[in-house]
Amino acid sequence: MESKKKFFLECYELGIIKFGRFTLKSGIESPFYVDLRPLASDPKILKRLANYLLDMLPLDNFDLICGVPYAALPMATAMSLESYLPLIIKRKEAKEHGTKKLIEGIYKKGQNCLLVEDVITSGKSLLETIPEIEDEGITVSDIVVVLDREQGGKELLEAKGYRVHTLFTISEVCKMLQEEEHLCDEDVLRINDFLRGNQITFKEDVRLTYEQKLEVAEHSVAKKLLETAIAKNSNLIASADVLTTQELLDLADKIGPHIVALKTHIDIITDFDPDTTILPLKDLAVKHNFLLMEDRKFADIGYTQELQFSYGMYKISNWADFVTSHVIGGYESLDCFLNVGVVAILGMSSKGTLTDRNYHEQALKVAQDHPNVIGGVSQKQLPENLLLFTPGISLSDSGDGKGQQYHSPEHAIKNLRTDFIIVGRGIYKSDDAESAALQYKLAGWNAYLAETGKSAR
Ligand code: BMP
Repeated sequence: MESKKKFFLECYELGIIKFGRFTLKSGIESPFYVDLRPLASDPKILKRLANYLLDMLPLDNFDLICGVPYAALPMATAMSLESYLPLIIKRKEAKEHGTKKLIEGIYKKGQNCLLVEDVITSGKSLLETIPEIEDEGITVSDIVVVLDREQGGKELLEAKGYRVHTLFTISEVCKMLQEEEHLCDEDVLRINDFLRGNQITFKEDVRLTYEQKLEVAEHSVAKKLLETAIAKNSNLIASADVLTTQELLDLADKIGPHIVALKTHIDIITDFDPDTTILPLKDLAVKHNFLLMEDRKFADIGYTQELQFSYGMYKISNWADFVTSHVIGGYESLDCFLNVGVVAILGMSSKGTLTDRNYHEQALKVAQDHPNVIGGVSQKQLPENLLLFTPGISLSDSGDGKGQQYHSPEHAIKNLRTDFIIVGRGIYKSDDAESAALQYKLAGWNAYLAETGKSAR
């Protein structure tokens, strides 16, 4: 395959980047100007561009593709033709007559749409476009961008939980042009100066450390989790989605030293028995100092949840330190979880989830108000008073072919400001679960240290 550099230089020949002094729409003077529209006038280049962009993506996760008008429209069309992903068209303004639709084409609620953008600067235009698509019941999880001007837009969108894939960055482009003597050292310095001075400043508030969170935490389980994180230098929760007691206990013993909590789906254990499953599990939790998180995802009226929590064969209230619960039953449905922490399901990691922006906002209100809630499961940044738990984490995969969508530990910690990463198959399916757990622990903890300005120990 041709090199990316060779491809870029051919694109450059079409006049897509100009250097000099340009006044941007915002009034700022920029030493370079990017306009990718000429790419659409060269069909061979457009087709190759489409394939470069498609190669970066987990295509299984998308049902639709849409370009942000206008420059990305031909790009999205070319990608649709190359991948057979159905195209939808987003209007700039709604039609004044007829259907008044903003989105044209054939789509269904719940479908996941890949968004294509030519250039990302502040990310503001994408932030305006995405809700217009989401308001139609379509989800947007990934955005693919041809050129990142590196002024903070990518980070802004990633903080909102979108995966942003970029083909080129402006620094990479400058380096290639400098090597080919299209740019002199002085030009590059001027561009770097400009980029340093023109970052959008959305991220000025710094991430709190676990120690700072501990100072303000009110719930005893939140405190215990934070203390454990500090004591073990770990923000890793392992999901033990195994089917037998033996596998569960073996796994817990092996990875126990590296985790803050072990997340169970206790109802998938085929040979469950309170004496042989739960008692030894509790001993291991004490031995290795981790908490037990039962991922029951309650979703009923308060009365029924109370029964499900304390009765039946699993008697979750007897052993779990904290549980997950939907908040679909409303505020009072969470009252029954006395003496445990509740992690509210605000947003799910799977493709086509119904936990869209509106749901997330409403669910968050309930979670923030309820004293039993210590945090939320979400793929988006949460307010500081809630701990954020993020599943859908993998160092190697982007999906599982069954709708799961993965982020890297770094992405979750840096961009979503996750407090605890949740890893399942990445650990228990690995040949060596212990070293996999250590690898995830280090990835999560080092990303946290980097974000809080602490150095790795
Ligand atoms: P894995 O890393 O193997 O994909 O496992 C993820 C775990 O997190 C599973 O136990 C799943 O039930 C849970 N989970 C998730 O994947 N997405 C969510 O939005 C909420 C979850 O609890």
